[in-house]
Amino acid sequence: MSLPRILIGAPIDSGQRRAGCLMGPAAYRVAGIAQALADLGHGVEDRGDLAPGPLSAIHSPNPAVHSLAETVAWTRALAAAGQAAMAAGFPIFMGGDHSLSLGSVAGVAAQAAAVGRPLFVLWLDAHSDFHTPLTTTSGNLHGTPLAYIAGEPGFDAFAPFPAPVPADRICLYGIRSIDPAEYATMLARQVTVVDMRDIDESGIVAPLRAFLDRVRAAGGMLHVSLDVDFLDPGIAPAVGTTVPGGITFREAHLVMEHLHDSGLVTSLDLVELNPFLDERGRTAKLMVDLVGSLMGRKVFDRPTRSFG
Ligand code: HAR
Ligand code: MN
Ligand code: MN
Ligand code: MN
Repeated sequence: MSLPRILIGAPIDSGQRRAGCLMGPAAYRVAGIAQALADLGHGVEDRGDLAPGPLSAIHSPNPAVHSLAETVAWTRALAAAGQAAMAAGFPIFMGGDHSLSLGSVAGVAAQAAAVGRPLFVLWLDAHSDFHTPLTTTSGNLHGTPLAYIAGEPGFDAFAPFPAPVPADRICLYGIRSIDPAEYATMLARQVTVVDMRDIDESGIVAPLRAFLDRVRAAGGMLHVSLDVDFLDPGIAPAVGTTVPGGITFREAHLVMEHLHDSGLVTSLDLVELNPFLDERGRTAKLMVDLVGSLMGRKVFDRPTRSFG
C-alpha cells in the first residue's frame, strides 16, 4: 500500500485581497477529493482545516505589505502541520491562496532535512512568486513564497526558512507573468524557468522530463505546488489572477501523468482556487481530476508505455 494521502485544509486568504480562497478546502471536499484518492487505492486521512495561531503585532518596513501578522501566523501553523504530515504520509495541502506555500514547504523542507534527502520544488503557475516582502509592490504575500523557499533575504518577520532549497533544485513551469524585481533575482540565482514560449517550442513534456531526471539522479524528494492559474482561464475560471495563454486540459493531465509515473512526488499544494468565482464547481472538479491523474488514474495502462 502506498503512503497514506493526508489532506490538510488551509483556508488562508491573507496573501491577497480578493475574498473567497478561504472556501477552497470546502470546495475540494465537495468535489470529492477524498473519494477520488480512495478510488485509486490510496489510504486517505483528512486532518480537517488548520487555523492560524495568535497574531503578534508586526509591521513590514514596506508599507505596501498587508496582512503580515496573519500570514506569519498561518505560516507557523502550516509548517508544523506540514512537517508532522510529511513524517506520516503524503501531504496534500488544500488552499487557500499561494501564501500557503510559505508554510507548507517550510514543513516539508524541515522533514526532508531531518531524513537527509534533498528537496526539489516544481512550481506550476502563471506567476513566478519570487518577490520578497521588501520588493513586492502589490503587497500581496502570495507573490513571495518561492523567494522564502530559496532563502532570499527580506523575510525577517517569518521564522528562518528551515533548509533553503538551492536555486538549481527549483523549477518554475508555465510561467507567463514576472515582475521586474522577481526577474532580476531569478536571473541572478539561475532558477530554472520554463515559460510558455519554452512549452510552445519544446512541447509540455520535454522540459519536465529534464527536471525529473535531475530529481531522480539526486535521489530527491519532490514537492509540487499547483496554482490554479497555471491552467488556462478558459478551463479554470475560479481564480483571482487569471493570465491568458495558460496550460490546456490535455497538457495539464499529461504533466500530472508524468509526475505520477516518475514516482518522485512526495507532497502537493493546491492553491488559489476561489470557489466564489467558479462556474458550477467546474474548476474545483478539474483540480480534483488533475489530482487523480497525479495519483495514478490512467485511461489505458500498458506496461510498454514509459513516462517520467
Ligand atoms: N507578481 C504579482 C504580485 O506580486 C502577481 C502575483 C500573483 N500571484 C499569484 N500567485 N496569483 O501566483 O502581485
Ligand atoms: Mn482576504
Ligand atoms: Mn502562485
Ligand atoms: Mn499564479
